Amino acid sequence: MSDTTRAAVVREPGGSFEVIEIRLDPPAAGEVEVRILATGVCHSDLSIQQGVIPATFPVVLGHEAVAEVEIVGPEVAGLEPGDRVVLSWIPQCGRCDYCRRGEPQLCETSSGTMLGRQPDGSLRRYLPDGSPLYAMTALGTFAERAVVPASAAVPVSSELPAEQVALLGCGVLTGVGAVLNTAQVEPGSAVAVLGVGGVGLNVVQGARIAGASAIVAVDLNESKLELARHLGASHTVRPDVDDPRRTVREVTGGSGVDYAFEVIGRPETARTAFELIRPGGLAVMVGVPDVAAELKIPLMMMVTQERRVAGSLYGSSDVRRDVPRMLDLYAAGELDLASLVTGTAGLEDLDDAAARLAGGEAVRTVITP
Ligand code: PAD
Ligand code: ZN
Ligand code: ZN
Repeated sequence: MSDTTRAAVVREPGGSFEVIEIRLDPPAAGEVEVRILATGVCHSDLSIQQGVIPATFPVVLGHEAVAEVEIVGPEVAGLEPGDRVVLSWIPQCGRCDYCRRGEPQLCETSSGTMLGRQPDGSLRRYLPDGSPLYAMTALGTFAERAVVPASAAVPVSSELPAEQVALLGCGVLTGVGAVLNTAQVEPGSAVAVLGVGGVGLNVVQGARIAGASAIVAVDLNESKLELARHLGASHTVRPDVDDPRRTVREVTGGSGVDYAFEVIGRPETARTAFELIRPGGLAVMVGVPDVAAELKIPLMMMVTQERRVAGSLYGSSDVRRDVPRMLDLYAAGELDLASLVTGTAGLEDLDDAAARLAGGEAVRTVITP
């Protein structure tokens, strides 16, 4: 028997957020029902809403959240009603080949959940008329309540400020993880970060935590660059005013950075990341481009200079290892979450919040449903 809950529904690509009562089925085996406490608006939400990242509609977006467990479904161990959990947008089943070989960010269950279904391929949400409703990454956190895979619920202390801890769910794990897990930046490295929004700023603080000696932040938006300096960038460049290649040459004595991170999702800036690294350096692609985008790079430079390119999904995170690790860094004062929260709002304000993200005014607007 299904219950109802308030949720923000986007009916088609380009559609606005419509807050309605939806039908929500109870948790099946291996699932829990949670009450969403706080959920950030990430650029990936915007990209799905705008039809840049493919998804199934109508959909409840939202994938960066902290929640409280209300109902524990069958065959779930280790979670109780009342537990506070950070939600992972990749369920990390623990049983597939990827999970077993230590690459849980590539968990096989995500092929279905990325398209809005539960890991078993079924749905828990319906429009009032009973027609299917999909949930971004099986989370759909722009709602008062959600039914999610238990493997996506990572317990955290309930004493931490929900608006800040919500950001662990995507921006922090993705950004800091790209540095610590994907690239494994060594102390003393020179790093460039292209795009310092909610995710890129976490790449900047990840690079500081890793002990990078130079961190060059590149963004069109002056206020983002200011925040990047606050979080650890040693140099900042506006590419519409100055050429980041020139700054990087100056900073590195002509050779290029050891690591460049693209955190925008555009082929042009992905190419710039490749151009900014030194021979033997690594360009890490974090931004999610439109599905048809291709990267064109000089193959000769790749071979003869051993320049490397890697993709980074969810900061190559193992959420059960990395959420506690991020909380330790937060407790030690090394990870700044407060500076990333540039506003709070309700479900009804999602259109505004999306516009503030698209317009560059917001880093993270956190929704408290
Ligand atoms: P955001 O909108 O907060 O930040 C993007 C930043 O890029 C903004 O500060 C812009 O000013 C800046 N920018 C835009 N165009 C340019 C340009 N041409 N040159 C320089 N700067 C520019 O987004 P976000 O930080 O939430 O997300 C960034 C990307 O990361 C986006 O593509 C998102 O979908 C992706 C993402 N990837 C993963 C992953 O697992 N790989 C996870 C989460 C988000
Ligand atoms: Zn995200
Ligand atoms: Zn798995």
